[in-house]
Amino acid sequence: MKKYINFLDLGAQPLANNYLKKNQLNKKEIKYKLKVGIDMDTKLVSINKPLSSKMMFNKNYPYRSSMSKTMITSFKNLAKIINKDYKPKKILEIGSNDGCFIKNFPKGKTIGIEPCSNVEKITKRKGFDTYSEYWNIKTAKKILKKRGKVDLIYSANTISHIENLNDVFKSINILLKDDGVLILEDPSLLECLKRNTYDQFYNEHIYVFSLIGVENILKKNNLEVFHVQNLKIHGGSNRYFIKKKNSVIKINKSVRVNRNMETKYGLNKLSCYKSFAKRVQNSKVKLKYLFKKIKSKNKKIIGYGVTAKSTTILNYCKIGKNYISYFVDTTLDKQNKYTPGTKIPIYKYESLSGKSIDYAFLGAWNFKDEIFKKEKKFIKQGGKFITHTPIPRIL
Ligand code: JHZ
Repeated sequence: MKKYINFLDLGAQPLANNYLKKNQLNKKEIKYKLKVGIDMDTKLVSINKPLSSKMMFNKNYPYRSSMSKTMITSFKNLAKIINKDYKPKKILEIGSNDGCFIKNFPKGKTIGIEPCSNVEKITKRKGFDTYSEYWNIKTAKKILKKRGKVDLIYSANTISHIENLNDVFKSINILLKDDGVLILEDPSLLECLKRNTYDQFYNEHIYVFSLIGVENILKKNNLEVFHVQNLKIHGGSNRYFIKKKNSVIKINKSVRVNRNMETKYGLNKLSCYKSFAKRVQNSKVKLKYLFKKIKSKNKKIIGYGVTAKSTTILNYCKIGKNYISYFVDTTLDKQNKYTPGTKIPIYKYESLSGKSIDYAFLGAWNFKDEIFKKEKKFIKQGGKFITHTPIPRIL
């Protein structure tokens, strides 16, 4: 019998990426109870009541992978590794967003699957073969008919957004050649717990994966991990290299090392998650205290990079316009809108230096290095950043 146990309650949360237009401000926003739990059989950690994909991923999707140099560079470097190590003739990407990854390959070699048609169009316009479809068996069969089997499937920050993982891997098995390679990249549960980045949980992120959980689900689908890379991206992600069980690719020792690391930390035990939940509750109290203290000195705080993750933080900690005057963000589709739930205005990004801003809350804390480089002047002028990870503090 399936044994799912809740360990963290993140309160009532709006759709994480549903930035509000001015004329929506007075309308009642629907909120969903966001709780996080673990399936004690598979050790998969997930939110308890996933919403339908159509509600979250549709023609109004605002997120663009190409908005950060870090992502562009990471995808470019991975493309080099793929070409060198696997020399694929045909590559499929699940969740191709604005083409940030597949644009590193010749057009005829790639296939992009992206359900959010507004974003999918961007890649299509550049001449890439893309399909505005959800990833499932029907889509896999459609691609098989049109393009045949593929040598390599890549998916970053997408599989964790799909509820039915067995369906995901069955669909992958339909399209992947027997000696093909599947590469998945998603935030690491171990890093999330270590850094107290509870904001990795929001309605789009149905799962935050551990290697242990991934291996359990792959086992049922005749697939296995043969290499794990720990990445800095998105505050600590894992890149899983996966093969079909009967493929001859050797298993790298990184798999054992990562499995041991996760077991040692306690990712297979409920007690580990219960203490994480306690740290999250403390983090909320401390962050709120920090904001209150700064505001009591009449300082101006803005938000830097409005993220799906920051929706969780702001709504969980009840931080609104009384603390953060506005957010700045480089994404066109987020600008001149308002943050979900907390209704803080979002403006076009302009350099912070020379403005009467004392503090900037790092919504995009995962791009801290990139942002700090960009805001050297602001920092030099005495400007400070606020973060919640690993503990609420001023940087
Ligand atoms: P970022 C999204 O999450 C949604 P979010 C999704 N569910 C997911 O899994 C991840 O992406 C991968 C802005 N920014 O990447 C751009 C600046 O303004 O942390 C973005 O709006 N200036 C698919 O929303 C935001 O910050 C900058 O200098 O949590 C970052 O969003 C930089 C570097 C970024 O993803």
